[in-house]
Formats: sequence, structure tokens, C-alpha cells
Amino acid sequence: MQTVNVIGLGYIGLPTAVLLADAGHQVLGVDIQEKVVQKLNAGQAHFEEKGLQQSLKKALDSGRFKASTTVQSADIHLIIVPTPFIVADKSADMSYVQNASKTLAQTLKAGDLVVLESTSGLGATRVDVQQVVEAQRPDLVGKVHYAFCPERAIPGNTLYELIHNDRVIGGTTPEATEKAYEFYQTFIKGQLLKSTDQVAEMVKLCENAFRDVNIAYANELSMICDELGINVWDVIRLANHHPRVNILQPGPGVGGHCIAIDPWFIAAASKKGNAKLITQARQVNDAKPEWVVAKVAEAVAQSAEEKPTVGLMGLAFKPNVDDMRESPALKVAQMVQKTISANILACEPYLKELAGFHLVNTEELLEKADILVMLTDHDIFKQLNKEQLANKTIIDTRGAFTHVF
Ligand code: SAJ
Repeated sequence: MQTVNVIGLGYIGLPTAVLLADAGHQVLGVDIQEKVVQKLNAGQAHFEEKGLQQSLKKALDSGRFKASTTVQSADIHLIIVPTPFIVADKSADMSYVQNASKTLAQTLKAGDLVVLESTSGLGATRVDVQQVVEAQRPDLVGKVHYAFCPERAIPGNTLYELIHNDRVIGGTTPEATEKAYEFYQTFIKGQLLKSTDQVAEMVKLCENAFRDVNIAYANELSMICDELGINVWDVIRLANHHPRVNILQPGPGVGGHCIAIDPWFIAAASKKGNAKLITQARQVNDAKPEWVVAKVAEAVAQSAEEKPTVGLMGLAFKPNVDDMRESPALKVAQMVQKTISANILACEPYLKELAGFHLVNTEELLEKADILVMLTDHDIFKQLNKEQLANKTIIDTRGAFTHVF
């Protein structure tokens, strides 16, 4: 058993904290949001994630987890705070990481381990954590261990993936790597792969850039096929029968706080402009919502109704989650609302309300919409049958209804 500070109780921090408590560690979850801390201590998770509510309750009942707005002395310190995207220069806002490091510095002691898990720009472990701590605590130079250990969990299956996925652990020194390895071994069942902080930082970014580039390929194919009147879903399904081909799925664009953002950090790091493909992929995926809006405008123009009703299906950034971060579906919805003259209805089963939108349930959407735009393929939508979708113009950005038609 070790004492652990988990700084940042968001989508990854909170699940990590409760898993650590379950593994027998004494965990203090730290968050700057007083409301979140109160809610958690009252046994209420502040976002939706499979199994999280029960795990939080269990962790609180065990007495090994509590939330607080202040850090305490501990052996291990995990920094899992947001690194928001700065649109202007396409870089990561490291101020939360720096502030967490400053706060931590006050309680650190010789022999402690500080691990950065937040997705960060390259070099962050040394610049935004180690150097910030050492500036505050010159007495601890060379006495605290620093490592980068990125998470790989997918929202919607975070608790399972946090434990079962392999993880890369990169210390700024071999001792730090070793210390972090020993700690992560206490609760991770996947393989722990030892490396350096710099390699680990790049690994995290390039995994998401890999997905982005491959989704861009699928999105580009979808636009070419549409132009040529070819069914892209059939093309991809059949091409994927080749033993060495695995084309991803086109959609309305790429969202979330990872894949749509991390590739920019690689591009920013290459001062010689070598990130050409990575940059191009970002542009293809970022432009996809506009392409979808143009499709909606075309359908509205061709409609027999004078002012047709457009039904937007799903606003979350991907299926079966309530997460709206960087959602391309939401971007489409906002552009449709702003630029297209039609009655606009939106259906997002994971949201009760959304400013600026008239949210309806599936029944009302199906009853009223002349044009249906499938944006986020939640399971509830995929269950619709041919009769329910009859007599509607359908723009299916996800291929969710390929089994129906
Ligand atoms: N998407 C497509 N086509 C696809 C797959 C995804 O359009 O074939 C879209 C989704 O609809 C969504 C976006 O891409 O808008 C991203 O969704 P995702 O489910 O692929 O990934 P995220 O952002 O939820 O989580 C990713 C994961 N990274 C990789 O798969 C390499 C996850 O493992 C990481 O932990 C997470 O980023 C992160 O935190 O970096």
C-alpha cells in the first residue's frame, strides 16, 4: 500500500483514483473545483462512465478514497489535469500541469515519484513538471523521481481499459522508470513497457495521430465515393477482407479531446515542417463537418416541402457517450442551425437540454423530420427499422443504416 495524490478528477483521473483505492492504496483525489469534490465525497460521479458510479461508492466505502481541493503529503503523485487546446497556435495549454506541479512542490519530499499522465506537448515532463517543481524546491533537485505514463483508455470503457491495456512508462532517469514501473504494477494487468519520458510522450501523440491519419483516409474515400455514386460502406467492408487492409470508418469528422488535438502537438514540435501528412489529415477531418452541412443544404433545396424539418440524430462526439468535447456532430448541428433555412430538431439521448437547440426524443424526431441526418450512431438509433425510416431523406454520415437499406 502506498499513499497517492491523484491531481485532477476528470475523465481519466477519477477512474484512476478509484481503481487505485480498489488495489489497496490510500488515495486522495484532488480537484480545484469545490463542487466536484463535494459531489464525489457525497458518492456522486460528476460524469457518465460505465461502472464508475459503483466503483466510486466502493472506493468511498473502503475508506481508501476521498476527494479534496488541497494536496497532502504522499509517496506517489499523479498529475492527470486537462491540457486544453490553444486554437491560436495549436499547442497545449500547460498551465494546469504547471499549477499542479507548483501546488505539489509544497508537499513533496525526497524519494517521491511524480508521474505526468496528461496528454502533453513534447518535453512536458521535464519542462512543465520537473523544472517547475525544482524552481520552487531547489532542495529537492535530484531527489524526486519524474516519469511520463500516458493513459490509453477509451471513453465508454475507461475502467476496463485503464487496467487491461498495455502502458508505456518513461522516467527521466532509469531509477524513475523503475519506481514508476513498480507502482503501476500494483494495479495494471496489461504489460508495462519501460522507456524514457521523451519516447513515452511521443508514443502517446503518435498513437492518436495514427488514428487521425487513418480516419482522414476513410473520410476522403467517403467524399470521393459520394461524388462517384459508389457506396463507401460496401467499399470499406469489402476492402477490409484483404488480410493486410483495415480501413477505418468515415464520419462527420473527428471529435473528442485526443485524436482531433494531439496530432497538432507533433506538428508544432517539427520546426522544419516535416509533419505534412499529419497536418493534412487534420485538415481533411476538420473540414468534414462543412461537407456534411453542404449535403444537408442540398437535401433541403431538393425537398418537396417548402420549409422541411431537418432531424439531427446524435450530438456527442462518438456513440454511446455523453461527451460533447470537440464534437463534429455538434459543429454540424450549429452550422445547420445558423446557415440553413429549415425547421431544425435535434435528438441526443444522452443530453436533457442544450442551449440553442430544440431537443426532442426519437419518437418525435421520427414523426416530424422530413430529412434525417445521422451524426452520432448511438445504439438506440441503430435499432431503428425500415418502416420507422420510411419516406425520409436520409443523410447517413456514419453508415449506421447500411443494414437497413
Ligand atoms: N472516429 C471515426 N472513425 C473511426 C473511429 C473513430 O470517425 O473509424 C471518430 C469518432 O467518432 C470520434 C473520434 O474519431 O469522433 C475519436 O474517437 P475514438 O473512439 O477513436 O477515440 P477517443 O478520442 O475516444 O480516444 C482516443 C483513443 N486513442 C486511440 O484509439 C489511438 C484512446 O485510446 C485514448 O486514450 C484517447 O484517445 C486519449 O485520451 O488520447
